[in-house]
Amino acid sequence: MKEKIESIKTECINLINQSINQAELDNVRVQYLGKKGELTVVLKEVGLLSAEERPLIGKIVNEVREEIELKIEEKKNALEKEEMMKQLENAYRFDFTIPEKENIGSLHPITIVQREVEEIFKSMGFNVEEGYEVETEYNNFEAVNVPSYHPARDMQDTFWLDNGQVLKTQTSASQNRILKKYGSPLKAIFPGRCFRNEDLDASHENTFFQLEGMMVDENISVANLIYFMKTMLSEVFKKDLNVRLRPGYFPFVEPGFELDISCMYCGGKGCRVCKHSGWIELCPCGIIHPNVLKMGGVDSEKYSGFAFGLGLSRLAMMKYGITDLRLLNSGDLRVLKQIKNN
Ligand code: FA5
Repeated sequence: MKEKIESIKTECINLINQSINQAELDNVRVQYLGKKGELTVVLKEVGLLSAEERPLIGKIVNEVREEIELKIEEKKNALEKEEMMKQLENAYRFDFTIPEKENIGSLHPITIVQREVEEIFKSMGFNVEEGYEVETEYNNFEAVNVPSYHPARDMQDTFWLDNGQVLKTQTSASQNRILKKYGSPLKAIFPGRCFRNEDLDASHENTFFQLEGMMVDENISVANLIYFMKTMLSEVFKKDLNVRLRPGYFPFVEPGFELDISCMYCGGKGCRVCKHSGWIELCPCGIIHPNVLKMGGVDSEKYSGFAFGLGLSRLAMMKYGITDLRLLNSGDLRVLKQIKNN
């Protein structure tokens, strides 16, 4: 019996050593220590031995079993380590000792200005909302008082999609949704990317950002509008600006205005950026047309409001002294680098 146990042990340890993976090792365990395993069968046979032999042989079987279990555990750990080393060999090598690269990136100037303007309006109690980039014709035009026959549609050369929707030409496209969401009183701003099939020049892009704002309550007047516009601009530029308000036509406001700021490049003398006028058109605004309030479900007899559509890309351009708006969409990293160093 002793020889049999010894030979099982030797055979089993050889097989353990030869196992090249976990599956093979498991098979060895089952073959020797499983319910019908060779050593388990021997242990059952111990019961048939004489009373003197039984404890002696039983002890030997249990010792061999423990030894085999230990060998299996050791082999298992060795196989795991081997597998891990293989994975590390194949894995991407990351050298933690290489010094940090200088090029760590930065926020885009438009994002910086957008967040700044958002903070200013938030501090004055406005909610920040998000609009869609693909809009329905209704939201982009009809809900802001521009029905299909209206000549004002020609003012914005629109990208139409095959399904009749549009790439939002103006952030005003969200007005109706926001009026319906909040009703009155309401104070909200909603920045967003706009698209127009424009002739491109230093201050016109086909893809640009606006930041729209609306305030609706009882007795809102042009005085409120001017106050909020002035506060925002003086916060953004951290200085008093030359601003002018002139009549402007937008079907969704009455009266409507164009708020221009004095061109920062030529100091108002006239240059290619301001198209030699000395002024940059920055923020059209006005008192919300009663039709727009009605379409948004707001009682236009009781409530009034103002709306504005700030040209965010142009604001970023002015703030950072970028002479051509197209640089902002160019992907040229030198633009971002300058901003970071400012
Ligand atoms: C509008 O888009 C109106 N929805 C704004 C408005 C809102 C008026 C609420 C009244 C009440 P306008 O087309 O002028 O208006 O554009 C607004 C601003 O967006 C412009 O003053 C300008 O700063 C900016 N903008 C317009 N077109 C471009 C463009 N192609 N590239 C860069 N900025 C532009």
